[in-house]
Amino acid sequence: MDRIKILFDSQEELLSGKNKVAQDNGIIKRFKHPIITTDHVPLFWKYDLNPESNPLMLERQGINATFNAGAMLFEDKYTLVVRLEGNDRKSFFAVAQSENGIDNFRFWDHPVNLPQTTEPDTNVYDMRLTYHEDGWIYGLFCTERRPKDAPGFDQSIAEAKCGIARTKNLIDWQRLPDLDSGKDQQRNVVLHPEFVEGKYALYTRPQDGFIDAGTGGGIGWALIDRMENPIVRDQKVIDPKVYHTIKEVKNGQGPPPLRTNEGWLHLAHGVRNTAAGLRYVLYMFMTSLEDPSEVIFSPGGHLMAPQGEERVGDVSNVLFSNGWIEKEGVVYIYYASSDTRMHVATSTLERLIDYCKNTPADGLNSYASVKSRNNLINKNLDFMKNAKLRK
Ligand code: M1P
Repeated sequence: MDRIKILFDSQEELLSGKNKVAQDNGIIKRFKHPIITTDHVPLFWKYDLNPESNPLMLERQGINATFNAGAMLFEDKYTLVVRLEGNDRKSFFAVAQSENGIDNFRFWDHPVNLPQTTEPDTNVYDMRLTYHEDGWIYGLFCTERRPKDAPGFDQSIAEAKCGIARTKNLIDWQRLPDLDSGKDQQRNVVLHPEFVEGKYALYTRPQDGFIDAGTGGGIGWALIDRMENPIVRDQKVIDPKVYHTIKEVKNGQGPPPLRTNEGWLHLAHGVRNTAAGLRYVLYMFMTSLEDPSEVIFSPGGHLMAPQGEERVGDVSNVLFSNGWIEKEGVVYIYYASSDTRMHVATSTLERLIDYCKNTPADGLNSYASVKSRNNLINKNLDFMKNAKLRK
């Protein structure tokens, strides 16, 4: 019983610990402590706590990672649907909630019991939660399966599609058919929260292969008639991948966009290649209120890149976000580092709009970057002279 008490006490200390701001660049405040790690997972999901059947108190079913969480305010609590990965490499979803959005996240007693389609999922992950104006909460996620005709010699061949489920209470989920987008594989599909032209609107990320986006091009946009029979008939790329930028290899919409008076705020991830492997960063753009498929502001470069301990994990050098929450103008950005743990950063609608409107767009070459930086420097030199900040 001593070991059980130690386990429970030390977990309680972690769960009730306070978070604090560690960094503030005016755009976002990054918090010091990860908000959800494998140590936050209930002990009764991992251990058989009965000393008779587990006299040595061994962990029976380990959890390898807690990351890529969808987010929403639910019953006024900051609510995440976290991707957990067991030691067996299977991902699943579980709800965790906090009163203040920055610490004390606690999991509900059971993971999400996700119904299957006629073709069982091998692996499910990265749920985007959309509270749609039709009254349902939709969870769009990646479902991965092995194609029936995959050759036995290559056990890594897989196919990614967008799975769809909906709920009113985050407990009982109704599974809908997977998104049919023809021959494309799909990851990072996100449901827009409002009807557009009377239809459901999706941000897509068509890809030729399981890992490579290939000719997929970037973040796509598609209107579909019904969620019960979700068929993409037409898809256009609205935010392309671009040579020598932070989204050269691929990109993907993060959470559903946030409505503001000046347009929709988008958070996305951009991927480039390096000698050390792929590097995932978070970036933003804004689309028009009248036409959410029209990009109106596209600040150059990343909003957030992996830093310090965030840089290391199961898949190192990755920041990924598929959940954010806005409450009374404050924005809580939930992001995962290196496919391992969850963090939070905060901002405000005002600051994020200012960031999107006033950060220079990527000039696409070094000469343009220097020109743009010189504009800032010269403006500041004038200001500093007038304000007598420098002699
Ligand atoms: O490993 C980094 C991320 O890779 C994938 O994202 P994308 O399809 O954009 O490359 C996903 O598997 C994601 O879960 C993962 O975090």
